[in-house]
Amino acid sequence: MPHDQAKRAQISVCGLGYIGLPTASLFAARGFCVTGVDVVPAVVDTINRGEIHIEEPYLDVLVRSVVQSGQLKASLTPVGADVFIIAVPTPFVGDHQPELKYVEAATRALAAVLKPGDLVILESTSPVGTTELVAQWIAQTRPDLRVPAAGATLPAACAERIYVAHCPERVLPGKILKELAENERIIGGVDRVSAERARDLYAHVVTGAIHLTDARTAEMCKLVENSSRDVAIAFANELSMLCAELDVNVWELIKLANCHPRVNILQPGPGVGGHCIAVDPWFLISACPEQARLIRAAREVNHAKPQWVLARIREQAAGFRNPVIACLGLAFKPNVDDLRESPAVEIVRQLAREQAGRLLAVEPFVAELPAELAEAGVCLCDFTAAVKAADIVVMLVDHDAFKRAERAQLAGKVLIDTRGVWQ
Ligand code: SAJ
Repeated sequence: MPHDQAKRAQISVCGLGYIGLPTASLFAARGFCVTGVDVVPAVVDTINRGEIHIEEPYLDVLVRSVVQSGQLKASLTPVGADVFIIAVPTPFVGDHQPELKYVEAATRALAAVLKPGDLVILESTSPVGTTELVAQWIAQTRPDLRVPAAGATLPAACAERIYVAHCPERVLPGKILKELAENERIIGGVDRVSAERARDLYAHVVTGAIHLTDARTAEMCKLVENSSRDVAIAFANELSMLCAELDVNVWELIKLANCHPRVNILQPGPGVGGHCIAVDPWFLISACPEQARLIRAAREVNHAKPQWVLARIREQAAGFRNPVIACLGLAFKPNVDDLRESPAVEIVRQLAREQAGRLLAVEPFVAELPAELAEAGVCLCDFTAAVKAADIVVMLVDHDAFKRAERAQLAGKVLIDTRGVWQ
């Protein structure tokens, strides 16, 4: 697509969450006309006011600018476009089975406004085979269009055809805008020409290399990236539990082992949080339960880690009649304000449920506690007040602010450090 022609291309982004809104804004900032579609009226209204409903550095400034310039609009219903990007949630349900109903609903909704020559891109992290399903759902909804299918050749020049590809997002929460622009991208087409069309589009906004493959490989690549990190973190978490049994300092151990030129062990923590690493491995495990044994074991180790931390806290709390427990950090990882799927929140919630003591939570990134913690009697405190009052101080999230805190304040306290800040 020539540069000017691409900029006149209309893009519709379905799903205005943590991936869809930054993606829509980035394309809009590069001169494309973008309509963001979301089923939640409050989200649409917020964005149309130039405001945002999620937390991500610099996103507020970008959205305000592209809404004010008219490059980005939000809508409750799909409108015609040349390119459709699907960025809706793909959670799991029940016994870790992937839930594709949001992808299917978005696909069938946009299919109604598709015209020949349009490009449909699935960005949501998805089980292997989902992009082919997207093509099938479009074919069912719009029998008048020629839709590519895996293994079948559909000429690029065919006038009635559309294009379908997968381009998984790979951005790190907290650095989304930078990584959206700079990360390398994997694009898998249901057929080759679909991948090429998607590459030509992303080349306008991505400076990293763009690699083309088929849709199934692209889907699996994303799942494997996050599973690989989950397995690596599980190894570190398992070491922390072994070390507690063997009376070895796990942080020193890992530092020394990492002096080896081919060893790179990650850091243990209170568990693995966020929406991605704790979810995506299940898409592989549920598809191949017999084969994905290591991936499942890693997931189980990481899933169980908060319970191990809770057992350490209970052991120490048993030494006090009315223990005061300061819990440092609630976010799912350091230096972000995102409390979603956070092992730190899980630990504090469970302590409150058990009435383990007086609970003081310190989280410099939030102004108020999640309702469930506040209602359970947890108090939000600043670092100094919490540590001063505490018998037991639990380091749950290694925010930089905690690392800088004066160590003398901790004298005489029982310390439980899940992140290696005080080692
Ligand atoms: N964690 C540890 N020890 C470590 C590293 C991380 O316990 O040594 C924990 C963190 O505290 C956090 C969890 O793992 O609870 C996940 O954090 P993360 O920084 O590893 O990853 P996310 O969930 O923020 O983002 C991941 C990224 N994937 C990879 O690095 C392979 C990102 O690139 C993906 O785009 C994102 O998932 C996604 O959306 O899938």
